[in-house]
Amino acid sequence: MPELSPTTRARVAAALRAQRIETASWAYANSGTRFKVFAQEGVPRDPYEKVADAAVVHRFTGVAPTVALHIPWDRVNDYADLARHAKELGVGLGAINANVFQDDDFKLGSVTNPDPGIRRKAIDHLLECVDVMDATGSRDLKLWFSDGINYPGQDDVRARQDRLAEALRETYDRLGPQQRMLLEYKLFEPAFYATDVPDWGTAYAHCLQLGPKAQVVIDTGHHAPGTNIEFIVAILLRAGKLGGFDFNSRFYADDDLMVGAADPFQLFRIMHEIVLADALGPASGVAFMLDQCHNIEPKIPAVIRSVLNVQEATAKALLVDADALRAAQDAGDVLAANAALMDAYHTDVRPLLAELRADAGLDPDPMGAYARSGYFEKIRAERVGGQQAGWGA
Ligand code: RM4
Ligand code: MN
Repeated sequence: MPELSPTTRARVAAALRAQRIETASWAYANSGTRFKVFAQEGVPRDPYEKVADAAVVHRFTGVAPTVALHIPWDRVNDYADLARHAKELGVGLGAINANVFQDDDFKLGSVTNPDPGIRRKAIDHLLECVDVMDATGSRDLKLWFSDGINYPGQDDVRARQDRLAEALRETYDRLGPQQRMLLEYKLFEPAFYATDVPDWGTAYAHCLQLGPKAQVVIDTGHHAPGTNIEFIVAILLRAGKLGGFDFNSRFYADDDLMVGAADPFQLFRIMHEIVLADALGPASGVAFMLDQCHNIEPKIPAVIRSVLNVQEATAKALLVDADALRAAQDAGDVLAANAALMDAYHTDVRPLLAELRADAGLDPDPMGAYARSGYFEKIRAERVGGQQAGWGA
């Protein structure tokens, strides 16, 4: 890595120190494909154990201080108690993810279902999630709907949008002054012919109508192959409507693989847009979350690796020489402008990140430190009996 000037180093270090990455409770639980869930040893049996695993990721990375919950997967009797447990372990509870996609009643849709009784049930779940947020102190309600239709003519596309708007409005109006609604979109699956929130444009239109507390969330796995995701990032940042990310990697569809594994260059380009807009810090309101499932790899190290991948992409984006880039752009110097990005992308930032960790009192090598910590051996021995958590595909 080329020698950084003291000012550049200080700027990059400050930005990386301020970065926050939220992990997902379901990443620690058993998961799988439509075909098979491969159970792993030491997997949490309840939300308390999931939070404990998230705390371990934070302990070794120093930048993952919150964990998102999914309701009902993480339903507990006393959410304030779960929040206390998290705090004792040095982390907090993050976004609350609603789940209206695993109930027989939702076969034809949840909030867009033609049956008003089923729509009521779906909206009541969203409102229950806001109650949970009140108890946990969470800021964000994250909504992803599996709603859609499989066959032309199956239902009225515009009527479904009206029903969606009504449900979002009722939920939005229930939010407290500090709470937000993050609306996620997904191209297809499980609905195949027409999904009710398939793209950022649809999500944006609903959020715009709802008001400032409604923001779009970009799940990086929810696009068609070849989609320029960083363009969507730029457009939403410009509109003040980027609420956050669900980071993961995809090769084909919603693969939910580790972020930065399939296409680290794409992650760099996304983080470049974030850095350009000065949207890295918590004040920007952009939540950097992981939404991943670790089906065949050990879960906690996979989450640590994912956090490191986001950090590395961020560090590279911070190293882009913004003045040189702007000068090249203004001069119409295509090759120099492109080189300003590529020079930063090709920099090995791992030594810098290791140094910053050491400065912060962390082990410079979080993967190695976790492996040496004995935590896995401990949970493997302790977590026997009971029901392992999972989403039961
Ligand atoms: C969905 C969506 C949501 C996530 C669930 C598990 O595809 O990405 O964000 O909560 O999966
Ligand atoms: Mn997601």
